[in-house]
Amino acid sequence: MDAAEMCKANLVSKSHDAEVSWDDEFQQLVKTFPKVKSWAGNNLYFYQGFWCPALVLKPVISFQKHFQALDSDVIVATFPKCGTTWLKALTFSTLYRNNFTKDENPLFSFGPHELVRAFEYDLYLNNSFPDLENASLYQPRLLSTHLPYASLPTSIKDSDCKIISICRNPMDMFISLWHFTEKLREDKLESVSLDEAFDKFCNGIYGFGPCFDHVLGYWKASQENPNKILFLKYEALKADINSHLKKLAMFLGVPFTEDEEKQGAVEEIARICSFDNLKELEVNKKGSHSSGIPHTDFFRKAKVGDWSNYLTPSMVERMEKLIQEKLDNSGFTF
Ligand code: PAP
Repeated sequence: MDAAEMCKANLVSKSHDAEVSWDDEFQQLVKTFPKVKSWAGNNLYFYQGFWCPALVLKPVISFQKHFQALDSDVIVATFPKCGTTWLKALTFSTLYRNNFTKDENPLFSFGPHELVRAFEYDLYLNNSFPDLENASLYQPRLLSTHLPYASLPTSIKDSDCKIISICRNPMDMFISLWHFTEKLREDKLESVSLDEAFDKFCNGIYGFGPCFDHVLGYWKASQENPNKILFLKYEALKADINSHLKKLAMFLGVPFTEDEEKQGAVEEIARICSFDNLKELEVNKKGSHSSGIPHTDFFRKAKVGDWSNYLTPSMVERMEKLIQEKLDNSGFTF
């Protein structure tokens, strides 16, 4: 087994190990939650209206119980496979740009997921009281989560901290998730067909699903409080990254100066954070995330509309109906 295969095997066994390590009190609590197997082979627990991966159930609850947000905190809150890696790189490079020269951006040496650590997958994974003072390379703290808005710790919602969220066409999100989980599957597990996975996806059964509640939660919150929550769309960033970077900088309270704009600072950040650049960096070609996932698995194609290469017309029809039904009267469109 090579190193990458060991990482993959680790992921499913880590999930199992997490469940085995739960104490009696936690086991009793968890017994009350509906449980299913995801198409990747790990257990999901239905908690507060979403399917929480077993690996992070306890960390999620610790995060909710203990985290105290600071007004200065910045939180990247995304649904998986909607552009988390990209948004982490963009936010890091924009927020902290005065801490390093453009040739010394820490993204050249560390993966976006190492620089913007996740509450449930990194900080609270093995520790109910992690060292949050040193959780971020620079100040203000920049951290991340996949939790839905409704499940965020109260202090995040009540403080003046800032949240940036991103959504993506659910069909591309599904295809991205499908490829990602296929890579993580242990060889000994039987492969799940695209049809079967799609059916589970339509029923909201995947980590942090259903995606519609997640997206609508952050979108509605951003409508109510636009100074606190910036809501972005993957496709819109793809279409015009420069104007979105300016918007992001403005939202973070660090707008690009005229001088910076003249010197091409916006274009430079866009270039450094681009898929083509990040994917080719040595740091992203080797090593793995603390959850056991190889860095390289976070970079695939980054195309808008890749779903058309995989979904049949009847799948598309089913998804379109579902989108219509879920977004009905919300005012939101993908
Ligand atoms: P995560 O939520 O599990 O961290 P996330 O980064 O949201 O994953 O999703 C990975 C997707 O973003 C991949 O899409 P694909 O499967 O359709 O290719 C990945 O290729 C894409 N991605 C990663 N980095 C970038 C980037 N810099 N720019 C645009 N897309 C990116």
